[in-house]
Amino acid sequence: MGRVTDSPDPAFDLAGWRHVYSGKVRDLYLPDDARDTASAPHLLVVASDRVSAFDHVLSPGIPDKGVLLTTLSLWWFDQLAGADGGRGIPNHLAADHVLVGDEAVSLIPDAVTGRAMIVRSLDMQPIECVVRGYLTGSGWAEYQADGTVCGIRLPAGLGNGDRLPAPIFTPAFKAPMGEHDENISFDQTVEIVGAERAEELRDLSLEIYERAARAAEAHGLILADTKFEFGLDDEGVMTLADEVLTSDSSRYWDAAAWAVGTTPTERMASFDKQIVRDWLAAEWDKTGEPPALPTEIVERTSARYRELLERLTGA
Ligand code: PZK
Repeated sequence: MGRVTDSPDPAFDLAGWRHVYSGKVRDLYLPDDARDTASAPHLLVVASDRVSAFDHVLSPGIPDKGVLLTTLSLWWFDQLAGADGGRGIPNHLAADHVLVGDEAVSLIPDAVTGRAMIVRSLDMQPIECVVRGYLTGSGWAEYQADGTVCGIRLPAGLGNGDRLPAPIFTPAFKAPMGEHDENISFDQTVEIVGAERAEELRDLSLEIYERAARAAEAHGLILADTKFEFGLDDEGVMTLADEVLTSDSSRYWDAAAWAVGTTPTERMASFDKQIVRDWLAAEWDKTGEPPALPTEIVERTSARYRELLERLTGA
């Protein structure tokens, strides 16, 4: 077993793996002998400590962020795989160790222990499957302008942070690298992936959201919204991929603060990078390079990520 280390350089030399792509906060590696993502049987997804806001990667990173978010993803994959009255949700995790005699030997390089997952290579669907149980963010912006979210008409008179009458599926089209994802209607989703796949993505997304929101509620947390990605495995099974239900892909709020809060800020006490966003919005005019995050902001964010993990998992 390796030790957890600081965020590695994306080009970090991981024996047996070749770095192929870096997103804002994660890095993707292929087995040395694989030609491309599609033909590789497995991929290595490494979560760094990088944090992004307003389309910029900020410095410094958030200590342990990659480990905390990977731990949370693995915990959720496990919760969702167990049948909860219904069927388990298939996910992309692959075996990350082999047995040598009676000893389990990790296939994950020591340098990225705790922050990496070995996943099956899927045929990814080009849709970000967003589910919202509460109104905020880009949903709140569209609602204020049009009274709709992704074309879905909502009751009049809702405020920022309000609970929706029922959770809604609000897909986005995955833009090519570097471009912004675009909110789309369900009909547009049908045009992109076909009716059967679109319905499958919607029904799976709503089912996972509802199960996760119920589990979060039992720990005093509101799962305001979240984003899933799916892909087809080699048997054509729609499979949950990416990271799941982390602070980077979801908004979690403290249920007690939401219940008594009278302003949006009080109600939406966040377990995500909202602390970073709020500081940056106050300190930066969004031109040029963003300023370095002060130690206090970095530490508050790190503590909040850790608190989310502890409250959910009891770890
Ligand atoms: C896949 N990404 C996102 C971006 C990263 C990861 N199971 C899978 N099969 C095929 N492709 C992907 C996955 C997953 N998960 C995920 N891109 C491709 C991404 C940047 C860095 F590490």
